[in-house]
Amino acid sequence: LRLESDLRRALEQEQFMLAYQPLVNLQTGKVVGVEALVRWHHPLRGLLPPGEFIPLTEENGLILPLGEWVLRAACLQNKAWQDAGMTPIMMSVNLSMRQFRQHQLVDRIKSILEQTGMEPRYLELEITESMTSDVEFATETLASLKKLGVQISIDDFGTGYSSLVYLKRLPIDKLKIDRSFVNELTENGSDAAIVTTITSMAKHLKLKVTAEGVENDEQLHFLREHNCEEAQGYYFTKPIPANLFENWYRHRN
Ligand code: G
Ligand code: G
Ligand code: MN
Ligand code: NA
Repeated sequence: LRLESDLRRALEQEQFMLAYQPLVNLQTGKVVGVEALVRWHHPLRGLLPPGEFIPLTEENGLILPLGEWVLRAACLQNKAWQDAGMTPIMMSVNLSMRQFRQHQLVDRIKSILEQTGMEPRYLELEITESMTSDVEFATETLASLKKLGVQISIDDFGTGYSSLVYLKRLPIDKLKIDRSFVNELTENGSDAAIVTTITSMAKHLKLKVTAEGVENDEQLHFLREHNCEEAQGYYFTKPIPANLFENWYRHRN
C-alpha cells in the first residue's frame, strides 16, 4: 500500500525514466531501433525495475497514466534524436493488457503522436499473445492502430497459451522470440528447433522476427544462419539511459 501511494506521487513528480535497448539487424549489423523500458527512480528505494511496480499499476489502474507517460516520453525521445540528425530508428513501446483494453487507446496514441511530432511509422507497439485471446476485439483494435501508421509486434512470442489463429487474422508486423528460447539455443536441440520453426514460419507469413535475450557470439551466428532478421540482448548492451545510448550508438555506427 505504501508503494501504491508512492506511485501516485511518482507520476506527479515524474520519477520515472526510460532505458533503451537496441535492436540490431543481423545482416547489416546496423541498429534499427530501440525498445523503451521503464524504470522508477524511487526516492528511498533507488532504481526499481518494472517487475517491481508494473504488476501493481496493472491492478490499480495507474498503468493507464504511466503508460501514457511512457508513450509520450518515448515519442519525444525519438523525435529529439531525429531532430538532432540521427538516422531514423524504430521506437518500441510495451503495451499492457489494461492499456490495450482501454476504450480511448487509439485516440490517445493519435494525440500523443500529434503532440510530440513523432512520425507514426517509427513507433512499434509491443503486445503479448494473451492480449489476442479475444480475436474479434484484437483484430478491430489493431486495425485501428495500423490506420494510424504504427507497427505492431508480438512480444515474448511462444510463451503464451494462445492459438496460432491470430497470426493469420491479425494485422501484425513482427514476432519477438522470447528470450527463454534463445538462452540455450546452441546447447538445447528443442530450443534450436523452436527458434528455427518460428523464423521460418515468420518468413512464410511475411512477418519480421527479432530474437530477444542474445548474449553471445554462438547465439548470434546461429540466428544469422537461420534467417533471423534482428536481435536484441546483453550481447549488444543492456537497456541504458538515452545519453548513454547516444554514446554507444556513436561509437558503434
Ligand atoms: O527491463 P526489464 O527486463 O526489467 O523489464 C521487465 C518487463 O517489464 C518486460 O517484460 C517488459 O515488457 C516490461 N516493461 C518494461 N517497460 C514497460 C512499460 O513501459 N510498459 C509495460 N506495460 N511493460 C513494461
Ligand atoms: O518482455 P520484454 O521483452 O519487454 O523484456 C525485456 C527485458 O529483458 C528487459 O527488461 C531486459 O532487461 C531483459 N533483457 C534484455 N536483454 C537480455 C539478455 O540478453 N539477457 C537477459 N537475461 N535479459 C535480457
Ligand atoms: Mn518487450
Ligand atoms: Na520479451
